[in-house]
Amino acid sequence: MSRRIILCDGVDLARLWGHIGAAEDEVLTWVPREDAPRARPLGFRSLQGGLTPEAILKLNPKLGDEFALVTEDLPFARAAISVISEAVPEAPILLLSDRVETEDLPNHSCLLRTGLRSLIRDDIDEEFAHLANLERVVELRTLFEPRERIGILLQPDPDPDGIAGGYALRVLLGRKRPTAPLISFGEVKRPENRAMIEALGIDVRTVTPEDLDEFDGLALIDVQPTVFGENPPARVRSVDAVIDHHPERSGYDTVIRDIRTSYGATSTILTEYLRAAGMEVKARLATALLYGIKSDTQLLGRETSSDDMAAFAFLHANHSPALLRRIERPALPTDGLRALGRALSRTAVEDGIHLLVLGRVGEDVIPQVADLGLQAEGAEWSIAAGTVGSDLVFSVRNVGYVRAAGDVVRRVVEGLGVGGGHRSMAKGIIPLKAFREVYGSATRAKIREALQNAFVNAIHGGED
Ligand SMILES: [Mn+2]
Repeated sequence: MSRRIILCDGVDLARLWGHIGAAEDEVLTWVPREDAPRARPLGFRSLQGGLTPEAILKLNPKLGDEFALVTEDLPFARAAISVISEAVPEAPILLLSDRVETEDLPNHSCLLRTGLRSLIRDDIDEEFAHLANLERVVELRTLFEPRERIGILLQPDPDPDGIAGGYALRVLLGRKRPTAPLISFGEVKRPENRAMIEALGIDVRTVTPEDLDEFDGLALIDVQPTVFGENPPARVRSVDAVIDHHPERSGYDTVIRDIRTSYGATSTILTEYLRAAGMEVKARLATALLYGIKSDTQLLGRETSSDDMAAFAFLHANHSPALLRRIERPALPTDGLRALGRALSRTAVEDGIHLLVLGRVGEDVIPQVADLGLQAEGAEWSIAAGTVGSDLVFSVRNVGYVRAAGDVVRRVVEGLGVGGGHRSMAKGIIPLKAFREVYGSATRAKIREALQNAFVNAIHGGED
């Protein structure tokens, strides 16, 4: 069995090690310092004859044994590494020190440095952060406990982060839908967000400012009152709780305010509440929060903090992959698949652009086809276009290291319609009437030709 040979520099560090509690397979040794030569720490043997290769060999080190050096003294660390290397070439060494830096040490093929007291300090700070979250949970529960009906207000056209955060708050407060509904001044519109509430069975009620009178408690999640216009309804200017990660605004009152602008998602704050409260996070809730973080940070890309990463890792262990797949890959209707089949029969990747023209389809189909189209060999850009009502709607995806999709779409629709988006995904809408006025007709062949040219120009043309 392999052992850990712990080598402590002086009596204080040896005692510190002893207080933390040595593991069973650890051989505890120490090198006395001149200032306290006789104080033998309990459970430790002193390195006989001092720091020499012979003293190390007396410990009978075997292949597979690991060494730990516990010291804050550079000369000691250097000497110890040399002596161990001489006695047992290439022995793995862990250096525990807050003061000794790796670059000052002799070369060694298997050396790792980490903190000493700072390791414990970091753990303590983390526990205090959990405690701060627990305090917040206690405040929230105390405040809302006596209220009969709590409105959990999200932004208009709620997004996954807001929906998941609101749902988590309801669970945290031990409420059900009738006494703590998720509410919004606008309905959930985007197809991917609808897919989320349908897959998770979460209900978001659309309300008017007057409807708020039925609630004797109001919590705002992922939003602040001033978002509801320059002169927000009186009822939302004085609320009970605001939990958000957007830049802090003024002009309203709230009893509890938890705004963490360094976080990528409000779902991260709620995840920390649930963890601090020691609550079991079931698969449905974990999946909602995971998707909330994922969509607000664009899969832990921009504006992601280490707190978001930690929450994501925690939720990932508890989420349901099947449920997440249903949110991210909503069911394709049969007529959508047929339209895709016809479009694929004429598929081609030209100038790195893969354009699929679908004809008349349900709007949800278009972004899904755009996702799929990016898998074509040689495609840096994927565009799926279809006719929805009296509009030509198209979704755009790219591989990420090319021009920003949002900028490209804005150029394509300039003077014709509306569009925009992010680095790697975007959407554009051109009324068919406007399209016909410019291109003469809106046949599938015409749409294909016009979009292909417009995208080539927008992608490869000059900078603005
Ligand atoms: Mn958010």
